[in-house]
Amino acid sequence: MSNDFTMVLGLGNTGISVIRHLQSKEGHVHACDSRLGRQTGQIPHLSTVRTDFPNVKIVPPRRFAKAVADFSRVVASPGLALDDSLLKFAEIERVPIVGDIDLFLDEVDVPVIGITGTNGKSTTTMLVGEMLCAKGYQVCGNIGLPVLDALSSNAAGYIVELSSFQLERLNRAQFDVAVITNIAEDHLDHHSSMAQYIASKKRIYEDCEFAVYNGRDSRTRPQSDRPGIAVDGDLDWRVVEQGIVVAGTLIPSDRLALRGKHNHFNLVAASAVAHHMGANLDTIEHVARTFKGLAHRTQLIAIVDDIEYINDSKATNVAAAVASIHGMSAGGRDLILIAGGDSKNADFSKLAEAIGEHVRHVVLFGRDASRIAEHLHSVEFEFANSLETAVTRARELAVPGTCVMLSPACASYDMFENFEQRGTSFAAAVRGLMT
Ligand code: UMA
Ligand code: ADP
Repeated sequence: MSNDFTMVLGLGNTGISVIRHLQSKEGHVHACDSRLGRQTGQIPHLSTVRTDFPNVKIVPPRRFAKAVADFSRVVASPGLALDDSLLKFAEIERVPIVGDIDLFLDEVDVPVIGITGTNGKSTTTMLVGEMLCAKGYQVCGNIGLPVLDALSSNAAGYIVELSSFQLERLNRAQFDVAVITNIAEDHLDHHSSMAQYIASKKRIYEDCEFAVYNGRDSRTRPQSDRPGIAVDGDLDWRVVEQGIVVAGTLIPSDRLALRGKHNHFNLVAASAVAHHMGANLDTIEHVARTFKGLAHRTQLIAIVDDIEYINDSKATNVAAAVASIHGMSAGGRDLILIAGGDSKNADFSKLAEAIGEHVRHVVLFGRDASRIAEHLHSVEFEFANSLETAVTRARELAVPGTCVMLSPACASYDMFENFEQRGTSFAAAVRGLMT
């Protein structure tokens, strides 16, 4: 075998997009997935590769070690652990390991905006997308559209949501604008330490021309004094009691469709990026007035008997749930919280603090419900054996004016396929209350 083969490792959404991309450019592609053999049925795109790309040779993991020296490079999927044994074999043989973002950056010669952060990535990315839509920009990346699939749109520029997994894999960051919304504890089951997680996130600034970061979160600050904007640090770009300040102009709260201070932060960050890329203030104000947010992120599902039901299923970590609790309890509003799931070994003390200050009653469900309960002292709580029961119980406890919010502070994988399915189940249970 000659060593001009690319090995695509992982057959999820990224892997299949890499195969599609490489097949149209070069013929020599091999593929492997660590689940082959033991969990073959769980590999999302194995059958598509077999039927649509018969030239791609599928290499079983047990043959990987022997074959690896013949590969010119390995394109690794973001979900693979850094110490994945197959990747280790590639490292030992000094075969270069790249990610899909590297391949993407090699292809594009239009502006690329990179957006990361523990929370608020998708909302900020979509907001920038709306603000730069008329300029022909395309949203892609971790938000759901693999970057290499987005290339076919021939956009005038790309707005790429980046996870820490994608950033740690990146060999050379080169974004025109790089954004970190915030950094808090998350994914510590994947990254070896908090320091490593922060270092992965900060790679986004490496070669960037303009940085947008969080003036209240020193961990998001770029290493060198790059041109940029510190949101909530710069007087012209911040969230204030009366609304948001964008390029020195106040947009009052009653003209903002998004609710919660965390979302207003996202709005200012997005405006700073869009403004830098040439969007005018009218466009920014229009988006601020009309963009109601993404599904599963502090999303209003229904108001039943004057009780509001909010789906914040995407709050898969403590910091996200804390931000939403602060946002939704503004003005001393009565709040009942539904939380729990797969804790990812998180520390729940900050969640307990926010609950202690703003929540009247907590209904806990899911695998790690009791881990959260251990931290709750000055608040009433109870356990429910399903999300549906939790909703019914919250309804019984609510009074007119109450906000019932699912903001789990945990991943969903213990009971659901993903956070979307969990949010959809919540919405169905709420609708069940109306019948
Ligand atoms: N896996 C294996 N063996 C393999 C390859 C993958 O077991 O050989 C497992 C991984 O450990 C992981 C799962 O498969 O549990 C999925 O990983 P993947 O890298 O195959 O995922 P993709 O389908 O390629 O989707 C990825 C992002 N997912 C992850 O990083 C886990 C998607 O973000 C993203 O939309 C897509 O690339 C396109 O860029 C989703 C996500 O959950 C929304 N991201 C995490 C988050 O936002 O918190 C990081
Ligand atoms: P991500 O893509 O980083 O997961 P999203 O925009 O999808 O971010 O929001 C996910 C959750 O994070 C929301 O449901 C909310 O609970 C919380 N959140 C959103 N924006 C912020 C922010 N700026 N700061 C803290 N938490 C936030």
